[in-house]
Order: sequence, then structure tokens, then C-alpha cells
Amino acid sequence: MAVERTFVMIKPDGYERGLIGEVISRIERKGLKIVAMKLKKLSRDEAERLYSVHRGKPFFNELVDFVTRNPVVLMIVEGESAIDVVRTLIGPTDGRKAPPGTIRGDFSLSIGENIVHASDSKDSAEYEMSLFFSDDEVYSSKTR
Ligand code: 3AN
Repeated sequence: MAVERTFVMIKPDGYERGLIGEVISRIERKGLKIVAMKLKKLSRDEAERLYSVHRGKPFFNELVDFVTRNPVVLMIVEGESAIDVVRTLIGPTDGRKAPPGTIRGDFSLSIGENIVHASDSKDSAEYEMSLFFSDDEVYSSKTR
């Protein structure tokens, strides 16, 4: 067990539906700490880089259109096993199948518009955090 950092993004549907507070509240109630946060409307270039592993898939353009249509909330979340713990909090990709009690299970009926993104591995967390945050924008636990 180790303290980890993971990247979390509340997607435009979460912004549009007024669910920012709900998502942040669930992350904080779990005991995780938000150590960096921004509200930002992504450019197509930023969205394409974030989802570069999906480039070429049939839903790629639709996904980029969706995540650039309104602002998103970008966060770095820190805590014990944060990568897996946040993935469990958000639930599986398809909101119709995600169990009640998870963010997607409680708020989404869609595979595309599913409220929140979170890194699925240590490597993707490093990559995704570096896309949107410089070191001096992350609260350091040394000063806590
Ligand atoms: P997750 O977000 O659960 O890690 P991924 O990485 O498989 O899921 O997919 C990234 C995003 O791409 C999803 N959150 C969803 O918005 C979109 N997506 C994935 N599969 C589909 C699909 N079959 N049709 C439309 N959008 C999809």
C-alpha cells in the first residue's frame, strides 16, 4: 500500500448537470485529498492528447466533441492506493451497467457521457497529470 496521485476530470455533462460538488464531495468523503484543481474548457488538441490511446476508434471524434463542448474540472487526487480507489468510486465505463453507489451508476445512463474520467494506471496517471499541471501547481504534502 502506498500514497499515490491520480488524475480526475469531471466531464462537461457533470458540469452541465451541476454535479461538480457531488463528485468532489464523494472524493473527499472517501478520505482522498485534492492537491490541484482547475476549471477549463479543453481545446481539441488537449482532448486528443488526453484520449490518445483511443485515436482511430469509431467513437474518437464523438468523444473529442463531447469533452470540448463545455468546461471540465481537472484535478489531482492524492491518497492511499488513489488510482484504484478512485476507479472503484466512479464505477465501470457504461453508466447503464455501473452499480448503484458508484458515481456513474448513480448519475449516468450512457457509455460516452459518464460524468467523470479517472486514470486507470500509474503510467496513465503520470501522463495525464503532466498534460494539465506543472509541479508548482500541485500542493505539496511537505508543506501540509
Ligand atoms: P474509462 O473512462 O472507464 O476508463 P475508456 O478509457 O475505455 O473508459 O474510454 C474513455 C472514454 O471514452 C469513456 N469514458 C467514454 O466517455 C468514451 N467511450 C468509451 N467507449 C465508448 C463507446 N463504445 N462509445 C462511445 N464512447 C465511448
